[in-house]
Amino acid sequence: MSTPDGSAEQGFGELGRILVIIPTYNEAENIEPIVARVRDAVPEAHVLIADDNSPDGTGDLADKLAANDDNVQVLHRLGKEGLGAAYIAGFRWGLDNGYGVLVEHDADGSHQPEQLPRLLGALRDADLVLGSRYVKGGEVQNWPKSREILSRGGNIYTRLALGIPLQDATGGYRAFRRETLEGIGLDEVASAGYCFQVDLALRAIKAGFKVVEVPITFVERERGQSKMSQSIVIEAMVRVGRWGLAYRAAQVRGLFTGKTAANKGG
Ligand SMILES: Nc1nc2c(ncn2[C@@H]2O[C@H](COP(=O)(O)OP(=O)(O)OP(=O)(O)O)[C@@H](O)[C@H]2O)c(=O)[nH]1
Ligand SMILES: [Mg+2]
Repeated sequence: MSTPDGSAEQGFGELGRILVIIPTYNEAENIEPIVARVRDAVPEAHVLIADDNSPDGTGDLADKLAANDDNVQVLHRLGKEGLGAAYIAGFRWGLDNGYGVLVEHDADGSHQPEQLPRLLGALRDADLVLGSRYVKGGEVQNWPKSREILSRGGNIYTRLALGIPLQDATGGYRAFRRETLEGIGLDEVASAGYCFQVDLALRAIKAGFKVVEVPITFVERERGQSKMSQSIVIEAMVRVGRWGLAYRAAQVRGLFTGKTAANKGG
């Protein structure tokens, strides 16, 4: 019998092989515990660490983990290119290697591996599952008020600008079916920071995939340094604003042609 989060039902075999992609930049203090927790939480899942040549030696630690566990692999990249680029490289690697599910998972302890069964359980009946801080049951721990206002405000702005029904479009704990990634045009995804997440969710919705949100507990990182920057926030606001204008323009055109923006097929 399955529990509401799907965790008691051992095995997600029907979804295909699972790859948890963990992008890292200077996460030496975090990488070992997070990989151990992922492997414990869902033993059948494989892990791909996508490291951007971290100066603190995260890549070497990752190699050691991979040497001791056949289900852990490392993708060494040449230098820091941003979270989005690391994920795209990880997705490509996973698709090329035949995985059926590709998961986004931060290294810094903000995402709880113990909640991964909940995401995977929901993926049985969806094409993309978003771990959500802002649906019922979701929460954020240890954030300063200013950070929460930025995140909540960013999500309200995104919802209004794009007209999409998501409570948490900027979060980064997600599970994709491979068909979803194959169907959204990964080659055209250019965004680096938060709007990378918005970009993927918007593409999935526009392409007609079923996107659902499940509650997660997001915990502020305890160790290591944040890579969030002002330029990432500004990039997100400008891009989402631009997508929103395009979306609204399509709606207005639809008034004259009888097609709605969402009804792209005509
Ligand atoms: N490979 C790679 N990983 C990155 C890069 N930037 C961030 N990451 C990783 O992406 C994950 C999320 O980055 P964070 O620095 O936690 O960014 P955030 O979650 O938006 O911000 P905070 O939680 O406030 O620190 C972490 O595992 C980082 O190590 C990058 O340029 N390349
Ligand atoms: Mg973080």
